[in-house]
Amino acid sequence: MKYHLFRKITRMYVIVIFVLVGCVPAPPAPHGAVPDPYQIEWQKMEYYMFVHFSPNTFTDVEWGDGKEDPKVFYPTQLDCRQWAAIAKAAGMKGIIVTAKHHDGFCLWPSKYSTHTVRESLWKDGKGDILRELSDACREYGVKFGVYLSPWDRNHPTYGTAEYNQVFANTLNEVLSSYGEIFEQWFDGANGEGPDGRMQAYDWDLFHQTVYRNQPQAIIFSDVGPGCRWMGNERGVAGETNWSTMNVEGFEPGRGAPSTRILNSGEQDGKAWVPAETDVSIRPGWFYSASTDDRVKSLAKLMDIYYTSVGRNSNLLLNVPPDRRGLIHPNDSARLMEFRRAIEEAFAVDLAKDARITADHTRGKSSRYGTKNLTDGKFDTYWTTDDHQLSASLEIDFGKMQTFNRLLLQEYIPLGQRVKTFSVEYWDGGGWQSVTNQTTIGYKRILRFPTITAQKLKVTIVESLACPALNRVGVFNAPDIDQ
Ligand code: FUL
Repeated sequence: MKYHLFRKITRMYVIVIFVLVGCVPAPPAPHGAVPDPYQIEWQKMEYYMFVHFSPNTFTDVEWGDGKEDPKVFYPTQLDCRQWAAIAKAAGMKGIIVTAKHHDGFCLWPSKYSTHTVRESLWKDGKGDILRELSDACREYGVKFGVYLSPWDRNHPTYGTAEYNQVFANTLNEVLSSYGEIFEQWFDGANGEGPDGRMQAYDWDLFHQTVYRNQPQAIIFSDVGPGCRWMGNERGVAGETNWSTMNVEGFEPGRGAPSTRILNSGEQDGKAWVPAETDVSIRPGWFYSASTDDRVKSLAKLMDIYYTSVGRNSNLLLNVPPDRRGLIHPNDSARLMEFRRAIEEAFAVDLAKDARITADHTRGKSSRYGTKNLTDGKFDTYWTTDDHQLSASLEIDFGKMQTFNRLLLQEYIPLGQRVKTFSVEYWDGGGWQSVTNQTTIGYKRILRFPTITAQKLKVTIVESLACPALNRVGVFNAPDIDQ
């Protein structure tokens, strides 16, 4: 009797579990190349600071030739805590510093070079900028990254077989001495060294050196492997921007894919190499007093935000310290305005209180429902059945609303899937077109002339696999005209 009861109850449980599991279909399979967990965390950083600082700051050139007297490097009030405090206050999530630019000068006392801060007058040759900056980044809670140029116009071994090992040793020294590095930036520029010699770089050796010391580091170059240059220094990523690209057979620098491909990535590219937009807040990468009144306007920076972060790219904004070793007030004031303007633009998300319905939802299950689009969580998403490659989302505000921005995010752990989409608004009698667009990726933000309407519709027209979106946002951003 007891045994029968036991069997009955067990059978009931098994049935209940079957019914529950049966109702919730399995998640969609990833499509094509997907980000690794470090690339996902990196993508969420979105915006961080580039710092160009070297003898060039003191000689007023963009490319030093490596013959500069190291004594020209003499910042009088250098304070890396000021850089980190400004980055933090600006809403930036990290700082990448030019540890060694093309002129070969090392911002730390490297034992593999005689052209370093040790040979300068700064702190009587006892200083170490990487030490001070990495400490400051930790103190302010921003991540620390390094730029090292393989192209070295100073090192006597450049252009010989020996140099690759010298560069690997130099890298090793940096990557083992200053704590965690979130990004290793490799400049693709590859010109002549001393005596006009050229160098064939041993990228495999360089990458191994990075990953041995910093397995989580995102390696930037024209072709990744962590993230890619997006092809220009104007801050304009492609409107179509795939995080996938074919990298096989290519190299950073002269062997890179065309800038057109770097700018837009490649649909179904074999590697996940998301775009990073590097651009300077001033006309040059290094500080020059002559550009003190040419710091980019707030309107220009906002444009750059929309053409980088708004187009599936991270933004690496260069803010070069001056000859004192401090960020100039013109730059820091602009950064604060920029932060405020971004916050204002996205302060009120009208989608949060709207009723969002979809014409297709995976297995009709609420697990994959539209509530996931506004719950603020990264790992929950709306998706459709596997065969359903197009679908519409209707956002009903319940009353007339005024808006001019639409923000969409794909759930990138499943790969980048959406190929084309359209946006329409309801004018009371019918649907009117707002825009037809191509890719979304990690984040896409559309700007359009202000609309007042009760309903907005987003249609995924073509997707490489069933679409999976984890965010929809609708905003009314103030106009910025200067
Ligand atoms: C380029 C360099 O040649 C510039 O000087 C600057 O560092 C920029 C970020 O990358 O390739």
